[in-house]
Amino acid sequence: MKNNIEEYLKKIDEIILSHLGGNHISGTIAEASRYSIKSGGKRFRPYLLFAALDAFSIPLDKGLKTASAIEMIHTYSLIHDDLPAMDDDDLRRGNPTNHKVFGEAAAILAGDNLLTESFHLIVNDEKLSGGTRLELVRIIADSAGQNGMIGGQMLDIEAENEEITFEELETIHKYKTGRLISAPVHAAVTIAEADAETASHLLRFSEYLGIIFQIRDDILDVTGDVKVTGKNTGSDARKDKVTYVSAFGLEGAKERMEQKVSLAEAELDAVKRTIDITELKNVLNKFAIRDN
Ligand code: GRG
Repeated sequence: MKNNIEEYLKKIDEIILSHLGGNHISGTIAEASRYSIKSGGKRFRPYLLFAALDAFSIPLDKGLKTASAIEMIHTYSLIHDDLPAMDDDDLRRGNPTNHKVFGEAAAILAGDNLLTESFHLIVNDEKLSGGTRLELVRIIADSAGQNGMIGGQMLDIEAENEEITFEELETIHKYKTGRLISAPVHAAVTIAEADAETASHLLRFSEYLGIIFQIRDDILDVTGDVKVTGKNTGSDARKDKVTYVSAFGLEGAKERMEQKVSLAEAELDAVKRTIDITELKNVLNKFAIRDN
């Protein structure tokens, strides 16, 4: 590793909290928006962006604002996902959900605020050229919007109480969860100005990672400890959701995860002569549930 990723992950919180703090017209919005950032979370998407930049030996400073913006969008999606109209959850990141603390209206607005303000960070990023900032805004809006996370979330809601095939479920995950996991890698290859071949291998890697992430989430919903995951377990079964575990059993889900890990590894191996994939392999190893 050429960069100290942990050190940069701490800076993500500083950047977001400082952007949301200060003298804004509503103290409540500042407080509610900052609450969910301060609640923690793994910062997986920023970590992924930094690991991908590290592969190209690009200074991580160049990805700080974009990684912060993606984390803000991710946090907004969790606040809205927990609302009574959506998943109606009362625990997230080990703390009461945003609407339990601030009420529904403020939680909706805090989510809207995190989404909207995220783009401020990117357009004002002086470490990047105007053209790169514009391209990053396009990539991230695309990942979060109607052909990305929002589209996937709507498909998910429409599938509730319906019989859906496993292929339909994978499509939902690909958009709802996967697009915001691909976004940091897409952003990093854009900042690094990667050649088309390297970029396409890394993007395919990130798509497999999105699926691995979802299988992991489904497994942890069954085997996880609330003290570790920070959210109530067993919620998929209670809501009668089709998951990798309900479709294939626990062992079957782990096998599927292993298959996707191998495919993701193959994409990294295809580019190992041109970039240093050490950190990206670490990402994979961290997220693959092997024998627990
Ligand atoms: C409501 C606009 C809107 C979108 C919802 C992604 C999503 C879309 C909702 C989250 C639902 C969910 C639990 C999906 C499973 C995978 C996932 C995204 C888990 C949470 O991400 P982590 O594990 O969370 O990175 P932390 O708290 O660590 O940041």
